[in-house]
Amino acid sequence: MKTRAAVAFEAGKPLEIVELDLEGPKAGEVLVEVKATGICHTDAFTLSGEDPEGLFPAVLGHEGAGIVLEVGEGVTSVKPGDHVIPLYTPECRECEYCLHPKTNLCQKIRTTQGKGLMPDGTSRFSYKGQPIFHYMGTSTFANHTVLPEIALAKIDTNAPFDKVCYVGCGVTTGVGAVINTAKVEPGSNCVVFGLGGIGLNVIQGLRMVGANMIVGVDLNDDKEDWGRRFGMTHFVNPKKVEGDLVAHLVELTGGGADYSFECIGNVNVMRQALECAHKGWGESIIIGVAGAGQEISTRPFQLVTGRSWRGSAFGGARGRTDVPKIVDWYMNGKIEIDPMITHVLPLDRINEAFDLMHEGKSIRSVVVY
Ligand code: NAD
Ligand code: AHE
Ligand code: ZN
Ligand code: ZN
Repeated sequence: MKTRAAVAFEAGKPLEIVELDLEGPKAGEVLVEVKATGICHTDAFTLSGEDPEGLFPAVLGHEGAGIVLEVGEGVTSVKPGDHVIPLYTPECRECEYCLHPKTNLCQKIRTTQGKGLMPDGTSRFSYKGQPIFHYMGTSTFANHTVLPEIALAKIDTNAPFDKVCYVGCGVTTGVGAVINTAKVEPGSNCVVFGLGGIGLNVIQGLRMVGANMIVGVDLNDDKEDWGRRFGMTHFVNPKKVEGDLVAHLVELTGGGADYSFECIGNVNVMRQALECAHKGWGESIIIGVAGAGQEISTRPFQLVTGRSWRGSAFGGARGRTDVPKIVDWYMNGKIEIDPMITHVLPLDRINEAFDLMHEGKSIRSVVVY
């Protein structure tokens, strides 16, 4: 079949809207009509050429929601008409990782996914006879996409696509990092670095679990109102701090953060996030994704004296199990999504969504098909 897609033909260049050829689902695969997709900073990161796994030409996009159109042989967990969210972290429920209680990083298809291919080692997308790579196993910047069955969460059919697509990455990543990765206790003092599409969801996760102080740190003063809107109690703009930012945060939190979260992808900020964690027990969670060649550093003494450095992918969520529950939380009013979706655009204006993100003018832009 044919489908319209925004294709990343080259790193650093705008996406191009073209009509692609899409092969139907093979055994264990599912054809999905994507109804809406968010644009996450990770899409911009890969498009920039900084992602060591970045491949071109590719159909990017990993924050979608849509409807199952057709299933391949042997597919049993979804059927045509089901509403689904594509999962860049699948959940096969049988690999060594799925069976381990301490991780959500299903590895069943990770190797081919990282090569921009379906599990059989081929692509379903092509343009003028040449294959186009998949991205993160999801490729939601196409109106239709093919995914393995294990990479689909079945959700409430009443949930609006243009809102719950955000659960496909940002909401789950932020809220999940609080609940699943850090397991933040009520009354904790927390610091969140970067109040974008991820950081604000960390903040609403912290509000939900009953954190005490929720300190937001961002270079952009416009983010103060955004943070407070979702439960932030204190705002710090590093540009306005006299002296050392870490010392300021340690003093503000009365000795350091019980939990800190880096939601930017800046290795220098990752160090600040670790070092503002409380001596003896503070934990710092890295969420931000840093480019090829970037490394983190600190004095080992920071860890010797009881701080822990951790990371979180997709909020530690097991997608097929947890994503439908998070959609239900949204439907029941337990978490907010609507105000964070600041811009809604048609596919042919998708490049504007990247501009808005880089200019700090959007929280989340969503493309509706
Ligand atoms: P975003 O662009 O919406 O937000 C980034 C925020 O950081 C902005 O508000 C910006 O003003 C602020 N910022 C930039 N530099 C700063 C600095 N030095 N100090 C303080 N604030 C600063 O991005 P996003 O969509 O929220 O994504 C954030 C990061 O999380 C990206 O690196 C993205 O790739 C990553 N991410 C990781 C996962 C995961 O599973 N680990 C999932 C989604 C996104
Ligand atoms: N390809 C990059 C790593 C990118 C990365 O860390 N991705 C996160 C999700 S970001 C979503 O917005 C993730 O899930 N990581 C686990 C995994 O297996 O990729 C690189 O540096 O190579
Ligand atoms: Zn993302
Ligand atoms: Zn698995």
